[in-house]
Amino acid sequence: MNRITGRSAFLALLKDEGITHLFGNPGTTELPIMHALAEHPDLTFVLGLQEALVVAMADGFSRASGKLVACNVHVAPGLGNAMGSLYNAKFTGTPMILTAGQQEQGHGLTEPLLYHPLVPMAEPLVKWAVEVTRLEDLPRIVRRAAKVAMTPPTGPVFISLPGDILNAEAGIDLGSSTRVDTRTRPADAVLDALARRILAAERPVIVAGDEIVKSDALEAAADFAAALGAPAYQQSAPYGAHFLSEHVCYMRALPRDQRQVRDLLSKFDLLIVLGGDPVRMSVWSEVEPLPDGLPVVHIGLLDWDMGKNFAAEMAVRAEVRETLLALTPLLKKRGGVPLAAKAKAALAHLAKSNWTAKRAQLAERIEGCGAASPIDPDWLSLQIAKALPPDAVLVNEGLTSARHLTDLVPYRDRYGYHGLASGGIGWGLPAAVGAALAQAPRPVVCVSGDGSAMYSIQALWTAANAKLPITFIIANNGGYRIIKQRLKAFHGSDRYIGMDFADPNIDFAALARSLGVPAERIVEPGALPGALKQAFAGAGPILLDVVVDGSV
Ligand SMILES: Cc1ncc(C[n+]2csc(CCOP(=O)(O)OP(=O)(O)O)c2C)c(N)n1
Ligand SMILES: [Mg+2]
Repeated sequence: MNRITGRSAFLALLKDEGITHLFGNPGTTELPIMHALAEHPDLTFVLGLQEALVVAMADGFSRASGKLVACNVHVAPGLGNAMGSLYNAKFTGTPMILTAGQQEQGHGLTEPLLYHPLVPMAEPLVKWAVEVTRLEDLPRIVRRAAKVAMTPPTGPVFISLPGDILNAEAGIDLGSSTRVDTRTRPADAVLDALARRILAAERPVIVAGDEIVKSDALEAAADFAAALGAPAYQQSAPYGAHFLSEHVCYMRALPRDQRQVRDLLSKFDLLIVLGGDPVRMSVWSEVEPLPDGLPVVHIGLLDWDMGKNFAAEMAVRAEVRETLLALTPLLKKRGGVPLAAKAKAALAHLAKSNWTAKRAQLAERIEGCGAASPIDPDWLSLQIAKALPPDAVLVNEGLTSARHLTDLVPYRDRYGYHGLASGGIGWGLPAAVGAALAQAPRPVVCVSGDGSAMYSIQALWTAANAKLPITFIIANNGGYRIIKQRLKAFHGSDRYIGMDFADPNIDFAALARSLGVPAERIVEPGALPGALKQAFAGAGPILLDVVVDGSV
């Protein structure tokens, strides 16, 4: 058997598991890996200038490709820096192998600088956390980590890599990869029961969740909705392209306001959840988002979400796409002519108030705000929607300024849209870097709030270094507008202490240039359409610092 070092075996194992990019930020404990990279030129190292960015870049790569990703951070402080991004990755079930170098076994016991046990740090946010204690175990651990990360519920895993393991050499068998095929459909009897239950409803409503993206079910979900003539709403955490926006059945994302959701859903007599948590909320309310007694049918692989907060009359653990491919023909067969006629009438009705109809009304209303100065943020969204290249991947952490962005830009493909999911900001800029690497040569447009951008502005350097086709658009309102809005709404106070950063003003264009990204500040509305057009036509990264209205 060929002898191999732990460090080289580790990289060889990652590559064999499908990894093409290693996102990282190195320190002394990662030197073995950095050393071995020279022997693996087919693995691209992507340098992030802080660990929170490293993990967010990897997260963006996976979200824009569905692939397993790998990232490496620097011992305890680096893992600590990465925790917010790891939380985001956990939230979206991103299949990720996160590793960190660790002090040599035994040396750690003497408590050197940078040392802290890593497994207990990572453990709360990952599916599996482990430290390698023998070189012979490395293949088994990496293989298992990849399998665990990729098996639904997908999610991050963590491996601690002590220096002595990485630098040891042995004759070890690298083994081979395992993937669990979860393209399951329900048993015939369950499909039959599903069809009967759904056909018994007079007014069913669909809530489309993230498993539609994960299982590649956009077309299948659209066909299912059309067969029923049922409106489809996106789950209340609308962070992906969870339904085809321009499909006649698509309405919009459910709001994250308990009372509004309750009112909206009270018109229906059956809630059909397609993979996801339909009504994940943000702030507390005394109102429950689901109307009392609304029956729920939930289909998906993530049984944790089923009946999690509201009982499901039917909870079926099966893949969304496979289930719908079997269920829709069954519904059509059982429903026959009456169902087809009912669906036809319902679709005609939906067309009057669906996403497409609302988009036209909204665009017309926002068009009228074009003269406003400072630039109206809704108008900024409209201009982006108008100028966006059709194949662009949109990454959205625009918060209040982007409130209408996905009411104006349609979801057209499963990897074309990625929004902030968990609420942990600072994800957008680095995620755009990862998305651009994953989807090359598709152009990426990243819309970010100014506050959010300042959590991870160093991502611009990586975009410049890798010459990525990203247009960063900073909605610059000089503060944390959403926090101000909430202080006013929930506390009745307009004393916004600690929510402005207009003094001194942050010069995003200068900041971008200093990190190697050409940039322009846009103040006048008249300059915006041309600047967007030019930016979207360009090849490299560019940043537009757009001064927008931040009034509360
Ligand atoms: C990691 C993290 N820190 C702090 C917050 C709290 N927070 C939520 S939104 C926000 C302000 C965002 O400001 P900006 O990106 O400028 O968007 P705006 O509200 O101005 O539209 C803050 C500080 C958070 N959600 N996540
Ligand atoms: Mg702001």
